[in-house]
Amino acid sequence: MLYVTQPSLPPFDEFTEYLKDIWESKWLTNNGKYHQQLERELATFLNVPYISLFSNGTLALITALQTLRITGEVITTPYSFVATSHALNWNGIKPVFCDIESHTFGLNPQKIEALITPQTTAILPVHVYGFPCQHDALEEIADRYGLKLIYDAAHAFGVNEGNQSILNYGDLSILSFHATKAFNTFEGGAIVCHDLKTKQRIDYLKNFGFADEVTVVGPGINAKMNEFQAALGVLQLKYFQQYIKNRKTVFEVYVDEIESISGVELQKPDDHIAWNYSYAPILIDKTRYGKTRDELYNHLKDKGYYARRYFYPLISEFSTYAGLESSKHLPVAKSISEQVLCLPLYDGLLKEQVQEICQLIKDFSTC
Ligand code: T4K
Repeated sequence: MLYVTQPSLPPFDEFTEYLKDIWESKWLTNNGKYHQQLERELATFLNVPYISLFSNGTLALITALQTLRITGEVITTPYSFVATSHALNWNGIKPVFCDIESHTFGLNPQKIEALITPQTTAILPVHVYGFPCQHDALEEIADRYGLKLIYDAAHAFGVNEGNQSILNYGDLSILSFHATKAFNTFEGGAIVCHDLKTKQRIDYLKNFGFADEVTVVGPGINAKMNEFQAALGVLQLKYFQQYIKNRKTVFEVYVDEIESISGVELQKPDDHIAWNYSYAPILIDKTRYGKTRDELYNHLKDKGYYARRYFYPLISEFSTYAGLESSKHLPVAKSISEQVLCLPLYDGLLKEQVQEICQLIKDFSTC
């Protein structure tokens, strides 16, 4: 089986040097030297003012909401991985689902205002596939209504718009460094923020709330990244540009091959975005293609290619959220979630394999 992704990993021998060092130092976690080094190097590499590392992206998001003391209702997207809404749920916050745009797959700013109530405290958009949301419009609404803006940027490591990292938009952004992401530390995550005081609060909260040995500033959690994850991150960073270059090469084969298939459209961000090539989503128009998305998904799986329907079902369709009033009418998100299929894309995928996947897609249309 060939999967939708495969983790990028550096040469094993290079990682063993780090392992040996950690072993000998006997410093395994709690703000160790690799943790500190990775925070410094990531802030520089990503061009962001402050970054705090986490054991995974979900805990980063849960803690981001705690950091800004978000309560009540938060307007968010149904078109994401379920962790986005679960992080609200774990904080006792009600998600209010807003429909998305068909171009960016992000929240549709024009549909947000109708959902704002006196209980609304924040907006939680997602840069799906690393495609930037309509951040200017979102910020304008957040400012006008006095709402916080927290981006789930789990997919957006290294994505820039002009000279600007998209992680600098909003009050906070969270990242995921899960094995399936463009940059991985096995599991991992981070919060990006704008000032030192906020970073300090985040760092207290991810370490049980401890400000020092005898002071607990709030009900913190244990969400720290350990030294093994951080050391891998330091090493991964040296190879990241090469990983992205390789992913781009693979993606361009898809661009060439899919162009000629009627009813199949490969999705990518606008040309001015320096993207991380983290996903290869296609949309299937069943009338023109002649088969449904699910028929194609099953066909590829039968042939040994395990593409994934990110994101189907919508979060709003899972039983935890289906009863919410805002889950009822999300036509654009619904339509896209029924058309989308993310094709295999990773550093190391061969041109011939991509061509074979595309040939299967072409042939299936007419059979
Ligand atoms: N917000 C958003 C928008 C997210 O997409 C995510 C995570 C989060 C928040 C939360 O961040 P984390 O707490 O995870 O840091 C995967 C990932 O587990 C998940 O991290 C990710 N989003 C989501 C979009 O995809 P699954 O259930 O599809 O993963 P899984 O295990 O089926 O992996 C997909 C394929 O990757 C496998 O078929 C094979 C390959 N694979 C996977 C792993 C774990 C490997 O080759 N090696 C591996 O180690 O959720």
